[in-house]
Amino acid sequence: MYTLGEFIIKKNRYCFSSSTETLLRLFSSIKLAAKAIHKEVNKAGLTEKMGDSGITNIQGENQKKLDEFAHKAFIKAFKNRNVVCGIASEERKNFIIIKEKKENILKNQYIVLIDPLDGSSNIDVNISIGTIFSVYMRKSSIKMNLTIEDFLQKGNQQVLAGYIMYGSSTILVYSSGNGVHGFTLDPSFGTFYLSHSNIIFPKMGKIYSINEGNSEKFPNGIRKYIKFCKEKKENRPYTARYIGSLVGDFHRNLIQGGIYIYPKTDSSPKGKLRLLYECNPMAFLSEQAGGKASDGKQRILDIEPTKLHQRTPFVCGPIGMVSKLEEFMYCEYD
Ligand code: P6P
Repeated sequence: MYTLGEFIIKKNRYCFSSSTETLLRLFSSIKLAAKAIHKEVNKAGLTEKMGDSGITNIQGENQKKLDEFAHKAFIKAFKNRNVVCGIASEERKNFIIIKEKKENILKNQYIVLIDPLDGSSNIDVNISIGTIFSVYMRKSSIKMNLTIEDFLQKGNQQVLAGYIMYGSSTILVYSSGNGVHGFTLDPSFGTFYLSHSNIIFPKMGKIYSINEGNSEKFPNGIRKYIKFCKEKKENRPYTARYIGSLVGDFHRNLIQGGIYIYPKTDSSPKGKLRLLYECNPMAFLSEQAGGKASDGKQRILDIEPTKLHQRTPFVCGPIGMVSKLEEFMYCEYD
Protein backbone atom coordinates (compact mmCIF):
# COMPACT_ATOMS: atom_id res chain seq x y z
CA MET A 1 0.00 0.00 0.00
CA TYR A 2 1.41 3.36 -1.04
CA THR A 3 1.67 6.12 1.51
CA LEU A 4 0.66 9.60 0.30
CA GLY A 5 4.31 10.66 0.01
CA GLU A 6 5.31 7.54 -1.96
CA PHE A 7 2.34 8.04 -4.29
CA ILE A 8 3.31 11.65 -5.06
CA ILE A 9 6.91 10.65 -5.80
CA LYS A 10 5.68 7.77 -8.04
CA LYS A 11 3.25 10.09 -9.88
CA ASN A 12 6.08 12.58 -10.50
CA ARG A 13 8.93 10.08 -10.90
CA TYR A 14 9.90 11.43 -14.31
CA CYS A 15 9.93 15.00 -13.08
CA PHE A 16 11.27 14.84 -9.53
CA SER A 17 11.92 18.53 -9.50
CA SER A 18 11.71 21.16 -6.82
CA SER A 19 8.00 21.27 -7.58
CA THR A 20 7.66 17.67 -6.34
CA GLU A 21 9.72 18.52 -3.28
CA THR A 22 7.56 21.56 -2.46
CA LEU A 23 4.40 19.53 -3.15
CA LEU A 24 5.63 16.93 -0.64
CA ARG A 25 6.28 19.69 1.89
CA LEU A 26 2.86 21.19 1.26
CA PHE A 27 1.22 17.83 1.84
CA SER A 28 3.33 17.37 4.95
CA SER A 29 1.63 20.49 6.38
CA ILE A 30 -1.84 19.35 5.33
CA LYS A 31 -1.34 15.87 6.83
CA LEU A 32 0.01 17.30 10.09
CA ALA A 33 -2.99 19.59 10.57
CA ALA A 34 -5.42 16.86 9.45
CA LYS A 35 -4.09 14.46 12.09
CA ALA A 36 -4.37 17.09 14.81
CA ILE A 37 -8.00 17.78 13.82
CA HIS A 38 -8.76 14.05 13.48
CA LYS A 39 -7.64 13.58 17.09
CA GLU A 40 -9.80 16.44 18.40
CA VAL A 41 -12.88 15.57 16.32
CA ASN A 42 -12.80 11.95 17.43
CA LYS A 43 -12.94 12.86 21.11
CA ALA A 44 -14.82 16.16 20.84
CA GLY A 45 -17.58 14.84 23.10
CA LEU A 46 -15.08 14.15 25.88
CA THR A 47 -13.29 17.48 25.85
CA GLU A 48 -14.30 21.09 26.01
CA LYS A 49 -14.01 21.28 22.19
CA MET A 50 -17.76 20.86 21.53
CA GLY A 51 -20.15 23.76 21.14
CA ASP A 52 -19.86 27.40 20.16
CA SER A 53 -16.76 29.51 20.67
CA GLY A 54 -18.95 32.50 21.48
CA ILE A 55 -17.53 34.29 18.41
CA THR A 56 -19.54 35.22 15.31
CA ASN A 57 -17.30 34.67 12.30
CA ILE A 58 -16.94 36.79 9.16
CA GLN A 59 -19.86 34.87 7.68
CA GLY A 60 -22.10 36.04 10.53
CA GLU A 61 -22.32 32.43 11.70
CA ASN A 62 -21.81 30.97 15.15
CA GLN A 63 -18.17 29.84 15.17
CA LYS A 64 -17.66 26.43 16.78
CA LYS A 65 -14.64 25.88 19.07
CA LEU A 66 -13.38 23.25 16.61
CA ASP A 67 -13.63 25.77 13.74
CA GLU A 68 -11.04 27.97 15.47
CA PHE A 69 -8.93 24.97 16.46
CA ALA A 70 -8.87 23.73 12.84
CA HIS A 71 -8.04 27.20 11.50
CA LYS A 72 -5.08 27.57 13.86
CA ALA A 73 -3.86 24.01 13.16
CA PHE A 74 -3.52 24.77 9.43
CA ILE A 75 -1.97 28.22 9.88
CA LYS A 76 0.67 26.75 12.23
CA ALA A 77 1.38 23.77 9.93
CA PHE A 78 1.74 25.96 6.82
CA LYS A 79 4.01 28.43 8.66
CA ASN A 80 6.34 25.65 9.81
CA ARG A 81 6.90 24.08 6.39
CA ASN A 82 7.93 27.23 4.44
CA VAL A 83 6.03 26.44 1.25
CA VAL A 84 3.02 28.76 1.55
CA CYS A 85 3.26 32.54 1.18
CA GLY A 86 -0.41 33.40 1.77
CA ILE A 87 -3.62 31.90 3.17
CA ALA A 88 -7.27 32.91 2.94
CA SER A 89 -9.50 31.14 5.47
CA GLU A 90 -13.25 31.01 5.92
CA GLU A 91 -12.57 31.97 9.52
CA ARG A 92 -10.84 35.28 8.77
CA LYS A 93 -12.03 38.41 6.92
CA ASN A 94 -8.69 39.16 5.21
CA PHE A 95 -5.94 37.00 3.77
CA ILE A 96 -2.93 36.12 5.93
CA ILE A 97 0.63 36.73 4.71
CA ILE A 98 3.18 34.13 5.83
CA LYS A 99 6.45 36.00 6.48
CA GLU A 100 9.04 34.19 4.38
CA LYS A 101 12.58 33.53 5.60
CA LYS A 102 15.08 34.99 3.08
CA GLU A 103 16.51 31.55 2.14
CA ASN A 104 13.01 30.20 1.36
CA ILE A 105 11.64 33.11 -0.62
CA LEU A 106 11.99 31.22 -3.93
CA LYS A 107 10.14 28.21 -2.59
CA ASN A 108 7.15 29.80 -0.86
CA GLN A 109 5.08 30.15 -3.98
CA TYR A 110 1.83 28.47 -2.90
CA ILE A 111 -1.36 30.39 -2.16
CA VAL A 112 -3.89 28.38 -0.11
CA LEU A 113 -7.62 29.06 0.32
CA ILE A 114 -9.23 26.92 2.97
CA ASP A 115 -12.42 26.10 4.79
CA PRO A 116 -10.76 24.63 7.89
CA LEU A 117 -13.86 22.81 9.12
CA ASP A 118 -16.86 22.77 6.80
CA GLY A 119 -20.21 21.58 8.12
CA SER A 120 -19.15 22.31 11.69
CA SER A 121 -22.78 22.72 12.81
CA ASN A 122 -22.76 18.89 12.64
CA ILE A 123 -19.91 18.50 15.17
CA ASP A 124 -22.19 18.34 18.20
CA VAL A 125 -24.29 15.55 16.63
CA ASN A 126 -21.43 13.34 15.35
CA ILE A 127 -22.11 13.77 11.62
CA SER A 128 -19.12 13.75 9.23
CA ILE A 129 -17.40 17.13 8.76
CA GLY A 130 -14.45 18.15 6.64
CA THR A 131 -11.64 20.48 5.60
CA ILE A 132 -11.65 21.81 2.02
CA PHE A 133 -8.49 23.27 0.43
CA SER A 134 -7.66 24.99 -2.85
CA VAL A 135 -4.09 25.80 -3.95
CA TYR A 136 -2.67 28.24 -6.54
CA MET A 137 0.77 29.56 -7.48
CA ARG A 138 1.25 33.23 -6.49
CA LYS A 139 0.82 35.67 -9.40
CA SER A 140 2.60 38.70 -7.94
CA SER A 141 6.38 39.06 -8.21
CA ILE A 142 8.31 37.70 -5.21
CA LYS A 143 9.84 41.17 -4.87
CA MET A 144 6.37 42.61 -4.21
CA ASN A 145 3.96 42.05 -1.35
CA LEU A 146 1.07 39.67 -1.90
CA THR A 147 -2.06 41.34 -3.23
CA ILE A 148 -5.71 40.30 -3.27
CA GLU A 149 -5.23 39.32 -6.94
CA ASP A 150 -3.07 36.42 -5.76
CA PHE A 151 -6.23 35.04 -4.10
CA LEU A 152 -8.88 36.07 -6.64
CA GLN A 153 -7.76 33.64 -9.33
CA LYS A 154 -10.22 31.64 -11.45
CA GLY A 155 -10.75 28.04 -10.36
CA ASN A 156 -9.24 26.82 -13.63
CA GLN A 157 -5.85 28.08 -12.32
CA GLN A 158 -5.79 25.70 -9.32
CA VAL A 159 -2.71 23.48 -9.08
CA LEU A 160 -4.14 21.34 -6.29
CA ALA A 161 -7.52 20.89 -4.55
CA GLY A 162 -8.92 18.43 -2.07
CA TYR A 163 -10.67 17.72 1.16
CA ILE A 164 -10.20 15.74 4.35
CA MET A 165 -13.35 14.08 5.68
CA TYR A 166 -13.50 13.27 9.39
CA GLY A 167 -16.08 10.48 9.33
CA SER A 168 -16.20 6.75 10.12
CA SER A 169 -12.56 7.00 9.04
CA THR A 170 -10.47 10.03 8.12
CA ILE A 171 -9.83 10.22 4.38
CA LEU A 172 -7.82 12.77 2.37
CA VAL A 173 -9.00 13.12 -1.26
CA TYR A 174 -7.05 15.33 -3.69
CA SER A 175 -6.27 16.05 -7.30
CA SER A 176 -3.28 17.91 -8.74
CA GLY A 177 -4.63 17.60 -12.26
CA ASN A 178 -3.87 13.89 -12.77
CA GLY A 179 -7.06 12.25 -11.52
CA VAL A 180 -8.64 12.07 -8.06
CA HIS A 181 -7.07 9.89 -5.37
CA GLY A 182 -8.09 9.02 -1.80
CA PHE A 183 -5.88 8.20 1.19
CA THR A 184 -7.25 6.76 4.41
CA LEU A 185 -5.57 7.52 7.74
CA ASP A 186 -4.35 4.53 9.73
CA PRO A 187 -4.47 6.17 13.18
CA SER A 188 -2.28 3.47 14.73
CA PHE A 189 0.62 4.53 12.46
CA GLY A 190 -0.51 8.13 11.87
CA THR A 191 -0.05 7.42 8.14
CA PHE A 192 -2.32 8.09 5.15
CA TYR A 193 -2.43 5.06 2.82
CA LEU A 194 -3.77 4.99 -0.76
CA SER A 195 -7.28 3.53 -0.50
CA HIS A 196 -9.03 4.99 -3.60
CA SER A 197 -6.95 5.40 -6.78
CA ASN A 198 -8.33 7.29 -9.81
CA ILE A 199 -11.83 7.89 -8.44
CA ILE A 200 -14.36 8.46 -11.25
CA PHE A 201 -18.02 9.50 -10.87
CA PRO A 202 -20.34 6.61 -11.85
CA LYS A 203 -21.80 7.56 -15.28
CA MET A 204 -25.37 8.20 -14.18
CA GLY A 205 -25.97 8.26 -10.43
CA LYS A 206 -29.24 7.66 -8.60
CA ILE A 207 -28.78 10.07 -5.67
CA TYR A 208 -29.80 13.70 -5.48
CA SER A 209 -28.65 15.90 -2.59
CA ILE A 210 -30.45 19.18 -1.88
CA ASN A 211 -32.09 20.80 1.16
CA GLU A 212 -35.71 20.39 0.05
CA GLY A 213 -36.80 22.39 3.09
CA ASN A 214 -35.98 25.45 0.95
CA SER A 215 -38.15 24.26 -1.98
CA GLU A 216 -40.59 27.17 -1.79
CA LYS A 217 -37.62 29.53 -2.26
CA PHE A 218 -35.98 27.68 -5.20
CA PRO A 219 -36.01 28.92 -8.81
CA ASN A 220 -38.65 27.15 -10.96
CA GLY A 221 -36.00 25.24 -12.92
CA ILE A 222 -34.75 23.60 -9.70
CA ARG A 223 -38.28 22.74 -8.58
CA LYS A 224 -38.90 21.10 -11.97
CA TYR A 225 -35.64 19.14 -11.67
CA ILE A 226 -36.60 17.84 -8.19
CA LYS A 227 -39.97 16.74 -9.63
CA PHE A 228 -38.02 14.98 -12.45
CA CYS A 229 -35.90 13.13 -9.82
CA LYS A 230 -39.09 11.82 -8.15
CA GLU A 231 -40.88 10.57 -11.31
CA LYS A 232 -41.44 6.81 -11.75
CA LYS A 233 -39.74 6.69 -15.13
CA GLU A 234 -36.55 5.21 -16.64
CA ASN A 235 -34.07 4.75 -13.74
CA ARG A 236 -36.07 7.05 -11.44
CA PRO A 237 -37.15 7.89 -8.77
CA TYR A 238 -33.69 8.76 -7.47
CA THR A 239 -32.83 8.46 -3.78
CA ALA A 240 -32.68 11.64 -1.67
CA ARG A 241 -29.58 11.86 0.54
CA TYR A 242 -28.54 15.09 2.30
CA ILE A 243 -26.57 15.42 5.55
CA GLY A 244 -25.95 19.17 5.49
CA SER A 245 -22.19 18.73 5.25
CA LEU A 246 -20.76 19.47 1.79
CA VAL A 247 -17.73 17.20 2.21
CA GLY A 248 -19.88 14.26 3.41
CA ASP A 249 -22.51 14.72 0.70
CA PHE A 250 -19.88 15.25 -2.01
CA HIS A 251 -17.80 12.21 -1.01
CA ARG A 252 -20.82 9.86 -0.95
CA ASN A 253 -21.99 11.14 -4.34
CA LEU A 254 -18.48 10.83 -5.81
CA ILE A 255 -18.23 7.18 -4.79
CA GLN A 256 -21.85 6.04 -5.29
CA GLY A 257 -22.95 8.46 -8.05
CA GLY A 258 -25.12 11.45 -7.30
CA ILE A 259 -25.73 15.14 -7.84
CA TYR A 260 -25.23 17.82 -5.16
CA ILE A 261 -27.23 21.03 -5.53
CA TYR A 262 -27.14 24.25 -3.50
CA PRO A 263 -29.09 26.72 -5.67
CA LYS A 264 -29.82 30.38 -5.10
CA THR A 265 -32.93 30.96 -3.01
CA ASP A 266 -35.05 34.05 -2.28
CA SER A 267 -33.09 34.52 0.99
CA SER A 268 -29.67 33.68 -0.57
CA PRO A 269 -29.86 35.19 -4.09
CA LYS A 270 -26.17 34.34 -4.69
CA GLY A 271 -26.48 30.88 -3.15
CA LYS A 272 -24.90 29.91 0.19
CA LEU A 273 -21.63 28.16 -0.67
CA ARG A 274 -18.43 30.19 -1.10
CA LEU A 275 -16.80 30.16 -4.50
CA LEU A 276 -13.12 30.23 -3.54
CA TYR A 277 -12.79 27.64 -0.79
CA GLU A 278 -15.84 25.39 -1.25
CA CYS A 279 -17.09 25.43 -4.86
CA ASN A 280 -13.83 25.86 -6.82
CA PRO A 281 -12.02 22.95 -5.11
CA MET A 282 -15.09 20.68 -5.36
CA ALA A 283 -15.57 21.71 -8.99
CA PHE A 284 -11.91 20.91 -9.77
CA LEU A 285 -12.32 17.45 -8.19
CA SER A 286 -15.65 16.91 -10.00
CA GLU A 287 -14.10 17.56 -13.42
CA GLN A 288 -11.00 15.50 -12.61
CA ALA A 289 -13.38 12.64 -11.67
CA GLY A 290 -15.08 12.88 -15.10
CA GLY A 291 -18.00 14.95 -13.80
CA LYS A 292 -19.21 18.53 -14.16
CA ALA A 293 -19.75 21.55 -11.90
CA SER A 294 -21.67 24.73 -12.68
CA ASP A 295 -23.79 27.43 -11.09
CA GLY A 296 -26.74 26.06 -13.08
CA LYS A 297 -25.59 27.91 -16.20
CA GLN A 298 -21.83 28.52 -16.34
CA ARG A 299 -18.79 26.38 -15.47
CA ILE A 300 -17.72 27.11 -11.87
CA LEU A 301 -14.01 27.06 -12.76
CA ASP A 302 -14.48 29.90 -15.27
CA ILE A 303 -16.12 32.32 -12.81
CA GLU A 304 -14.01 35.47 -12.33
CA PRO A 305 -13.80 36.01 -8.53
CA THR A 306 -14.27 39.55 -7.19
CA LYS A 307 -14.38 39.00 -3.40
CA LEU A 308 -12.68 36.52 -1.03
CA HIS A 309 -15.92 35.29 0.55
CA GLN A 310 -18.26 35.59 -2.40
CA ARG A 311 -20.99 32.98 -2.77
CA THR A 312 -22.33 31.17 -5.81
CA PRO A 313 -25.13 28.75 -6.64
CA PHE A 314 -23.50 25.31 -7.02
CA VAL A 315 -24.30 21.98 -8.66
CA CYS A 316 -21.84 19.14 -9.24
CA GLY A 317 -21.94 15.46 -10.13
CA PRO A 318 -21.94 13.10 -13.10
CA ILE A 319 -22.06 15.01 -16.42
CA GLY A 320 -25.45 13.53 -17.44
CA MET A 321 -27.14 14.52 -14.17
CA VAL A 322 -25.72 18.07 -14.13
CA SER A 323 -26.56 18.61 -17.83
CA LYS A 324 -30.17 17.48 -17.24
CA LEU A 325 -30.52 20.02 -14.38
CA GLU A 326 -29.05 22.76 -16.60
CA GLU A 327 -31.68 21.95 -19.24
CA PHE A 328 -34.41 22.72 -16.68
CA MET A 329 -32.59 25.91 -15.68
CA TYR A 330 -32.27 27.04 -19.32
CA CYS A 331 -35.96 26.34 -19.95
CA GLU A 332 -36.62 28.74 -17.10
CA TYR A 333 -34.72 31.47 -18.93
CA ASP A 334 -36.34 30.74 -22.33
P1 P6P B 1 -28.14 24.13 4.73
C1 P6P B 1 -22.38 23.86 5.96
O1 P6P B 1 -22.75 25.03 6.67
C2 P6P B 1 -22.50 24.18 4.48
O2 P6P B 1 -21.65 25.24 4.16
C3 P6P B 1 -22.18 22.94 3.66
O3 P6P B 1 -21.24 22.13 4.27
C4 P6P B 1 -23.52 22.25 3.56
O4 P6P B 1 -23.66 21.47 2.39
C5 P6P B 1 -24.51 23.42 3.55
O5 P6P B 1 -23.85 24.52 4.19
C6 P6P B 1 -25.76 23.09 4.32
O6 P6P B 1 -26.60 24.23 4.25
O7 P6P B 1 -28.71 25.48 4.38
O8 P6P B 1 -28.78 23.02 3.92
O9 P6P B 1 -28.10 23.82 6.20
